[in-house]
Amino acid sequence: MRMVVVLPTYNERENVRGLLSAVRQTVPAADVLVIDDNSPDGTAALVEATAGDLGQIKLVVRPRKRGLGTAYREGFAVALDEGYEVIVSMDVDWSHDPDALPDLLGLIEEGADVAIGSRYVPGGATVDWPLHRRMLSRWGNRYASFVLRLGINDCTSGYRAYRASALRAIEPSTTTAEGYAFLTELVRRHERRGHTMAETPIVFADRRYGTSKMSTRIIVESMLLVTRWGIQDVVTGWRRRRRTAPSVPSDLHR
Ligand SMILES: Nc1nc2c(ncn2[C@@H]2O[C@H](COP(=O)(O)OP(=O)(O)O)[C@@H](O)[C@H]2O)c(=O)[nH]1
Ligand SMILES: [Mg+2]
Repeated sequence: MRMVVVLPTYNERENVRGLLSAVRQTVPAADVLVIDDNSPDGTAALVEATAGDLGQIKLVVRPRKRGLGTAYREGFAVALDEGYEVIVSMDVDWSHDPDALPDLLGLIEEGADVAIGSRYVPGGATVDWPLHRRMLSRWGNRYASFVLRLGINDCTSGYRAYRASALRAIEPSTTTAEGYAFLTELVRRHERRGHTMAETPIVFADRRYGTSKMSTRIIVESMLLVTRWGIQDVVTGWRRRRRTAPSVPSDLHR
């Protein structure tokens, strides 16, 4: 299967070279697509140099920082356009262990439309993150899967593999979230389409070098969007039930 690993980068100078090599070593057949937001630390130049050494690496540089969700949106559009059959997403800061790539790809080979590296299934874990970050992620996920009735334990994990046909069907380019809510938005769309999603445990480590780009604005965006989608689901379900409710037999009116 023709596959591509999509990697969003913003100031990942210390991480990017090593991660690109590790990905190449683990899945030599996979091409790589890096979406960099003109990182001030010169990440893009390093990617270009590494591409010269390793080959099969393509770089898209956008003019300014626009958020993880929009970077994936752009990367997926390019990947779908280029006709890849499997599209992988992962972070560049070593939080996502490249050694787990074969597990994700194995699930796709076994028939899953989407394979999710999950911190919240048996065997999965988050190590090193401070307590407040772990709680935010854990409860944020509980909230999202409860409100949106998603049968997925880790809706905000960015470590995934998608069958391209399934990803194309949910039209990622029409999603709206700027930050990691984008990931929940995709799970919700796949679920509605009845796509097969499978989770495999991952141990999520804190980034090796550099600083997190997570911001309060992005957390608030995620909570507001999940709440809004939840309300939309309730209203839609209510309208549908009203439309399809059996009409009252006329003799009951008398
Ligand atoms: N292109 C791009 N990549 C981003 C942006 N924000 C985060 N990333 C990348 O997305 C991945 C996860 O971001 P990170 O800051 O580690 O988020 P955290 O793991 O939730 O703290 C890393 O590879 C980042 O370089 C952004 O605005 N644009
Ligand atoms: Mg990170």
